[in-house]
Amino acid sequence: MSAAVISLNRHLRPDGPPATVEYRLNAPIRRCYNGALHGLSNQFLGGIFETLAGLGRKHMSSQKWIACIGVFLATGALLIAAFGPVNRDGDSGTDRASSPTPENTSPQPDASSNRDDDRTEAETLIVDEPAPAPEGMAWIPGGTFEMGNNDGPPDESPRHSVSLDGFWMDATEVTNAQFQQFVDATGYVTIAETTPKREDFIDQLPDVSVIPEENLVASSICFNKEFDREALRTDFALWPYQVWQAVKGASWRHPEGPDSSIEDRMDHPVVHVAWDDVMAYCKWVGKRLPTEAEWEYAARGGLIGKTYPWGDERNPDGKWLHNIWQGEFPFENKVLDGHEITSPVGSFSPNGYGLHDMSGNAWEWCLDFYRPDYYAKSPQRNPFGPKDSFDPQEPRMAKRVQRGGSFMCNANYCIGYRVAARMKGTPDSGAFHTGFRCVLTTGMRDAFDKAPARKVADTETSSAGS
Ligand SMILES: [Ca+2]
Ligand SMILES: [Ca+2]
Repeated sequence: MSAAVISLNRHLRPDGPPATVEYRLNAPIRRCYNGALHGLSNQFLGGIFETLAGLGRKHMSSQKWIACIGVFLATGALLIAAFGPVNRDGDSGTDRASSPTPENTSPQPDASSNRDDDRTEAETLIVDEPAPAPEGMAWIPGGTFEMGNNDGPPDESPRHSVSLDGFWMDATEVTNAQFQQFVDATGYVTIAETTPKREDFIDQLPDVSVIPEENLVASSICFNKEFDREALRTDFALWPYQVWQAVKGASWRHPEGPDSSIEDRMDHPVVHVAWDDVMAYCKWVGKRLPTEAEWEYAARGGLIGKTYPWGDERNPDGKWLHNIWQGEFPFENKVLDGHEITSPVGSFSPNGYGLHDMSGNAWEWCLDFYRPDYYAKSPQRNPFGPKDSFDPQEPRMAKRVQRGGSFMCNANYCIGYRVAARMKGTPDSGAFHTGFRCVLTTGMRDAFDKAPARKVADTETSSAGS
């Protein structure tokens, strides 16, 4: 883990308030609005200091300038993490030279250890369901589909043919109730609940001694609904960073901070879970994260070449079929879909495979490393993701894929709720709108039956029967 928290100015405004807010510097970094991240990434290692120096010298003291650099980097990470791949200027840097995968993450799980039924090209695809689906899962029949989208952001292309063996997938995002069972059984503590150490940030800051001790606290990313509307500046590319903040004490148990609770949200998707956290859950429950190909294939629900899990029209007959943001972000969420934050899983109709919330509600982690150029190299059969990560927008950080958009996705800024839309985040970063769901392949079924979670279930069953 190498989460970074640093206390810096809340705003980029030269006359902004004093340092009060903590940001995880390595929260998921995403391609963002009009290539904002592209610009950020280009500057990240090279020109950013120069750029900010110009801004800073005009308006502020050296101390404030240093703080401003930090907040620029940090908030850039956060905001881009929250908004989908809307790279309207069409340059993702896909062709840029690669760099070695940073070492701040686990290696890509081996396909053979995660897909016991890894099958050769010569074998027939598994189409028919070989056994009854485990509770809460839906069978996704194997088949061939066109993955990606040639008309969207560059990392969604080229559209390419992918064949997958059938698998089971959780019909909903993993809920707070399910994650609670895992935590109760194992005592697992999520990254958001863990106090970061100064040395966690060595890869990200030239001098970790600048991090105030009081800011090395457990925290996670939330939307700041109380952002200063009068002071909000929208005349620079990264303006939305002003409405995000890391909140001390925010975690899956307290989605909006210490004063919030999941007591009445046990059927909502668990959020504030990092990739490393959800991998631990998967191991316990005997499943795994979907590959990006499995996720997109499942999200399409058997439809061909459609934008959403139900078709091409976002609001057929004026209805909202997913939990996203309506209205102009960040000023007004009209909540026309009935949900301002997460919604109970399954609140909206399932797609053709019986899967709910494959668009909206919470972002969902996938197994794969992120590379914008992977689609040009992907194997045709059961692709398991690239062997390493490269995000030209933040080359020093390994990223894992996220899919599906969230309740924060909106038409004026984020279109992450499309089935082809790609997102990515560092494996140690959670947020209040990021969750996951699991899959199970036919080859994993024996291991699933012996997984630790089954022992808990057996104990509960025998207790109930005695
Ligand atoms: Ca909503
Ligand atoms: Ca979702």
